[in-house]
Amino acid sequence: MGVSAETSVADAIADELAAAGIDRVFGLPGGEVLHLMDALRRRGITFVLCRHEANAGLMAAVYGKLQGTVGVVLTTLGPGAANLMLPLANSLLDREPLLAISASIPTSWPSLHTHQRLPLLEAYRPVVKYAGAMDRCIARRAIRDAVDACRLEPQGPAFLTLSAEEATRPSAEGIRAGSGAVPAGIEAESAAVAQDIEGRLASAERPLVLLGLGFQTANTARLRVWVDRWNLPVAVTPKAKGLVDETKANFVGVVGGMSVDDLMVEALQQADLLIGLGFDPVEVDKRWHASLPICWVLESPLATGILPPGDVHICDHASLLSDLAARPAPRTWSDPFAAIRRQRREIAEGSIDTGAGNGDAIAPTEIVRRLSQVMSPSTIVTTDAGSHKYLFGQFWPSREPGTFFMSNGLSGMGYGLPAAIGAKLARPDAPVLAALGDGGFSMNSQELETARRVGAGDIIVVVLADQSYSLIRHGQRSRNLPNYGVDFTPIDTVRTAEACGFRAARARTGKELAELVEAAADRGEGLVVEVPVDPDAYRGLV
Ligand SMILES: Cc1ncc(C[n+]2csc(CCOP(=O)(O)OP(=O)(O)O)c2C)c(N)n1
Repeated sequence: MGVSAETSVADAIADELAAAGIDRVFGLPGGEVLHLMDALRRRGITFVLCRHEANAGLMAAVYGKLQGTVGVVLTTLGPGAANLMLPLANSLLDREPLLAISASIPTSWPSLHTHQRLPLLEAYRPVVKYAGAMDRCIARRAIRDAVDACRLEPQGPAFLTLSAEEATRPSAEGIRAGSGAVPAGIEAESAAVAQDIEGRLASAERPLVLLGLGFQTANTARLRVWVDRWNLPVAVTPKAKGLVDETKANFVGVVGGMSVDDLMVEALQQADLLIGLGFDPVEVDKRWHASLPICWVLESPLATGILPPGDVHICDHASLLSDLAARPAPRTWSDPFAAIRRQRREIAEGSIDTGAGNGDAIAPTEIVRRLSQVMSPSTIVTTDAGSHKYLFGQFWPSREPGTFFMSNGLSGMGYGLPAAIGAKLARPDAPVLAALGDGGFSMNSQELETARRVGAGDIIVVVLADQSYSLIRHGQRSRNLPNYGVDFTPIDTVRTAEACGFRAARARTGKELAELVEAAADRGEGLVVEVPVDPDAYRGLV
């Protein structure tokens, strides 16, 4: 390997990113990253200009996940870099592959130069899997190592810095060799695990397969063959939505803090065997996973790098599932969770009164029902944090993997809109629907302008407007505290969206909502729809 004296560090970084399959970098620039941006441009990597670095990071992570690569966000030093905490933390706890690159103060500058100087590496090291400063001796390798760290399960974030001074220096590193493939996961005797699972199922009367964030979508087909052949009941965590077809009879529900969680916990408690395939409690806000008898079947550690204590198998899911599917079912089960499934369905259909009062607003469950009736099953749905996330997380009938995105390990507000933009860029042909609260929407609605400008202007955004941080309002009520500091006055969603160049409307009925959204989806047009919701209508659902 020879040293390429002609190549600048910025060009070397651009080469490495391109070799890792990166074709877009999201961000918001400062003067210190202009050379790197230019190197990316010359290397054919598009810079997606955003309105806030946090949003850029969230977009990038979803884009990278759907592309099967790594999302990359680029920021300036100081304030721009400081805005990265949210997407890095989200990427860690939601297991999304995100490489953040920020500018930094050159090491040659005097220590008295304190303007915009922050201990960035020290600040971010605790929340990333890999952190380091790039220079002419270590930029290529840092990118390779960071990309590998992001992609290795559990996927997550990396953070690298580069000073403007180093960016323009000649690289002192050799040219890359090799493919940079993802390091192989932990191999194990899947046959022995299959044998064990078969034996446990033979004596279980109410088994439940519990799918989580650590289950790889590449194994979906094998999984479906196994659970269908053996007729096994399945529950998923919110970020595992779509691994099984949620409209099918063996689907029990979404566990891990969504709507009707008490009912879901009841199902978990009724089960006499829980098979946690890729199950990661990073999504669970309660503690049942610590006491219920879960047989953990994992391919990698949990989001924070630890293994659960106790009954754990680490094995290759692909060979395990092929093995299981080739065996005959050790016994039959006749719908052990029928009563739970019925109750969940009746709440979704609105035939069980959840005790909510409503006025003129549209019932939350009707919103989900109407939208799911008019949107195609291939629609990618994103949500923000809040009551509406609980609702969509539980009741949106996902059919395919990679079609539902929410922040659930971190549960950060402001995720839904950037995630929708990232998803649209990665899957231009798929309809994309963002379901947001009016609180979350007001955190970054300006990214609607970004969406139009960068080629994601055909997303459909539904804003559930209740003039309240309603999830917190419910928390206040359930603690018998007075209503205080959780409600706000409306910002006109329609005018906000129109100001960003989007077509927008207000739906007064469920039927009107369905008609508006269906027409936009049919024409492949973008739309923002405000839907009135009574914050108290979520009672019984959150
Ligand atoms: C960045 C961030 N700040 C605060 C919270 C706490 N929080 C969780 S849900 C929520 C309310 C969200 O309100 P809105 O977006 O209107 O949705 P709704 O609950 O009304 O459906 C808040 C404040 C959070 N999760 N993330």
